[in-house]
Amino acid sequence: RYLTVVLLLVGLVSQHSLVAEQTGADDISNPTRQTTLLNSDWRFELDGTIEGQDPNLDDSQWLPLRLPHTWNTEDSFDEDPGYRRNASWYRRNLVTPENLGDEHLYLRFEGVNQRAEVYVNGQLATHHVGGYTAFVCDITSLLNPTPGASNLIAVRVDNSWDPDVPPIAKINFTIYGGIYRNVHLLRVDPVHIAVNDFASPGVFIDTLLVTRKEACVRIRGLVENQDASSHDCTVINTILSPEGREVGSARTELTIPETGRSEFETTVGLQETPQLWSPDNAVLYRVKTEVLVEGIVRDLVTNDFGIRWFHFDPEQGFILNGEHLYLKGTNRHQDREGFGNALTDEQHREDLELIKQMGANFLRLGHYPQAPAVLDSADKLGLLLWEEIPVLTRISESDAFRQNSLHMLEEMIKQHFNHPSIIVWGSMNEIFLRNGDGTRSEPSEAYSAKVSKLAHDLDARIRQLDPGRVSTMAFHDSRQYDKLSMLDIPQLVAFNRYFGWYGGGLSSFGRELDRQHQAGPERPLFISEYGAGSDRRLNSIDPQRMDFTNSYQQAFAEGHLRQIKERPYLSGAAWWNQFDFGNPYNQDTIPGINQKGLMYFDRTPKDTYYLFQANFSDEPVLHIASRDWPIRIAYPSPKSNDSAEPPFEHAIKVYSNADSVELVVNGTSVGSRQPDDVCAATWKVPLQEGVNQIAAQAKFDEKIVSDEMEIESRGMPTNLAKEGDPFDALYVNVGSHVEFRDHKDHIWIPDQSYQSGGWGHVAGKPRELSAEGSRKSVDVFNTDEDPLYQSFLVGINQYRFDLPDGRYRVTLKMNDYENSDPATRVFDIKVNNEPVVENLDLAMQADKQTALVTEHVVEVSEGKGLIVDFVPVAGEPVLSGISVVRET
Ligand code: GCB
Repeated sequence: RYLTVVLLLVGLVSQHSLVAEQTGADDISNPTRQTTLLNSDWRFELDGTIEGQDPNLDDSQWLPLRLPHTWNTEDSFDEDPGYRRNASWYRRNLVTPENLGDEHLYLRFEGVNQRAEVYVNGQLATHHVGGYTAFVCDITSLLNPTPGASNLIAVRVDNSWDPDVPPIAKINFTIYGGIYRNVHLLRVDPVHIAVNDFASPGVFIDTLLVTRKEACVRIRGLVENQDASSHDCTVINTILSPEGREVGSARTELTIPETGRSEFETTVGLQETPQLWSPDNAVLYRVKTEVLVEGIVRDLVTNDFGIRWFHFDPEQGFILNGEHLYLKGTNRHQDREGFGNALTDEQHREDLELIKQMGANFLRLGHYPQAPAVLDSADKLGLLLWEEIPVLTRISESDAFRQNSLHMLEEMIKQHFNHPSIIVWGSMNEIFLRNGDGTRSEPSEAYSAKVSKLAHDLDARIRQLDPGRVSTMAFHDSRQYDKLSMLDIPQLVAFNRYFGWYGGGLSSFGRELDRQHQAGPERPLFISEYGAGSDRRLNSIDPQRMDFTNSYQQAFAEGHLRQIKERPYLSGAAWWNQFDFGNPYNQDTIPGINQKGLMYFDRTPKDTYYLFQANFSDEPVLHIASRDWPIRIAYPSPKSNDSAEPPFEHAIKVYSNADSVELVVNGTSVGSRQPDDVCAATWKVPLQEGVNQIAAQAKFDEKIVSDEMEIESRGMPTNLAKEGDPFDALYVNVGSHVEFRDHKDHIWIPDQSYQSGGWGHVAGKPRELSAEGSRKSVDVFNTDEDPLYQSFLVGINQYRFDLPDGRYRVTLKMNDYENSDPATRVFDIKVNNEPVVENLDLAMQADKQTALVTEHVVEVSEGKGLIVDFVPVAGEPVLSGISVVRET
């Protein structure tokens, strides 16, 4: 038999469309089963309405591509509302191997979002719903049996919204369509470990007993016989230590009926003191499972596992291997700038490494099962995982929705059962955020009862499928949970909390946790989400809730870390989210992106990443937390009407886990500080106008660690006309308290009302305050300066600059996203009494959500300064930004 297989391999390599792209070590030692990556040589057609499965259809004009692939990398972020949720086709040829004999070929899809129909030579091989779990189909009988024959694999993929397929919430994240994970071809003997038992590995390993001294490993599995006659077979399970030593084995005899399956179960006592798996010591054991018939190996698979035990305690938190371990956590969505959800295994691994390097030991895979590469990396890096199914925000009341949810749950648990990294299975997230119809109205009793019933059923299924792990749900602040006693359903109660962001004050976070702890002292608690968004272009010396400044994200994160640390009963907390991620529903300062990441969508770290690293990691961390605020504006004291004179005072913050940090500004030490309880140290330091060299230094044992950056300080002109105060330019973010840095590094400074000798607006008030402060989360078209346009002054009469004489260019930036009715807001603009724009009707001229820019060059003379008048014709004038630049 081995000889035959070697020949087979040679045969395979000569077939072009079936060249093994990736052959793991397992395959070399495992001639009975071959796994070939089928990512190359696909062709793609966007139009899903055609009969793409038809072998006679000419696909020579289709787009050639390599998987992973999604068709939504761009459209979810462009200015057209929505993104393509529809069907498309993928096709590929597959050559019938030589000497296939009685072996079987299976296709394995790691993830297709979100409905897939797989055809082979025009015949339906399988269909699958759910975009986040793997599926497998046997294609042997549909192939042309002639060796060397070409077979057509066609896959229709559909990501359109389907009320029966979770997730049905449209508001949380982008549902990118495509075959966005790997595809494999499996070739197996007719007698093999089952490959299509919920696309699981077919072998399930857990530990029935673990102490520091001994471990008892349970190995269960399913063997499939696709022969027409029954077989007596022997299953040999061998446990290999992390070093590859044999440390236990068991033989099981099985009779498998023709075209049937048989289960086996065995327990093996480990013949060594167990090496326990933990975040600090992520050691993996391996089970080698061989299936023999008449002494000949017919299948061989290996599965890694880890030996550890854990529980959650309502008072003491999380206990791993008998020791308390605080869960330092974060969340991850799987998409990335420029790639959508179609990441390579390497990119998945990079993400997990970034999380590990931050010092986290816990990761919630919010909100769906993730790629095998993610799970494997977590096992190897030592990251504890929460994995969940995408039942979030609301449910459908249909039976199909319920069945699909239960099916996905079973797929997830069976597929990922052997990963030691997983400790909790999640079944629902904020399920009462919306009603069944997507609105926020009060849910009917019938709907609530359905939700509660599904919650019970999912939770029961978790406990039944995997009693060795813990069930959980992420709750939010809805009264429904208490009303329906839903907090009593899961074994771990987790909350998503956004105090100080969507509402409430920062300190409500801890108070509310304490209240929950008292209300249910028997429930272990976890924070599954807390987070605030930021934008590298926005900063403020007076940061406020939902202003998307880095300064606020930092303050929010520091405030939460502090409150979390003060509560030892809490098992841990996970920041939402490690990475900015795609969500067309978020129209914040970067449209289509949820900006709560500790890293940008392209994985550049924000300053806040280092706050977490300093708090979480045992490695030396020292970071000047101003990478996203490299240009500082020097504000004079509010009472002074004079220009601020250099040197200006600025707050410079360092995140470090050192005992003491020294800050050096332009070569001079400004002193050493002890970082506070959340590893932040702040100095008020004088900066010279222009570029300043900032350095921080700390000693870790005997090792000196340093960080350096340049910070530019710019004076803010106040008394513009003052002699000897040369005026160059001024950019104002009208109606806002926030500094906005544009592409050219101009800082659009916060607005102020006019004072004689200086500058500012006359009359007008910021647009009505909403949950987001004076700005509103809205996509402003024709610009990427969205935050500048999102806040504006309403009812402005004048903008004045008491400039010295000279020639200036005045730029006005406007839009009126709130008003689309023509003729209700019309105004004229005059610059130094000259009409420059007449009857400006923003609703008419620029469509309400479109940025409108006007520019005017003006000669200022006779010391009269610059006055821009906004003269109402109908309604109240508005203004978002104004700049005045001296013309040379
Ligand atoms: C939540 C949701 C998550 C959102 C997040 C947010 O509670 O579970 O899907 O992305 O809030 O950023 O609002």
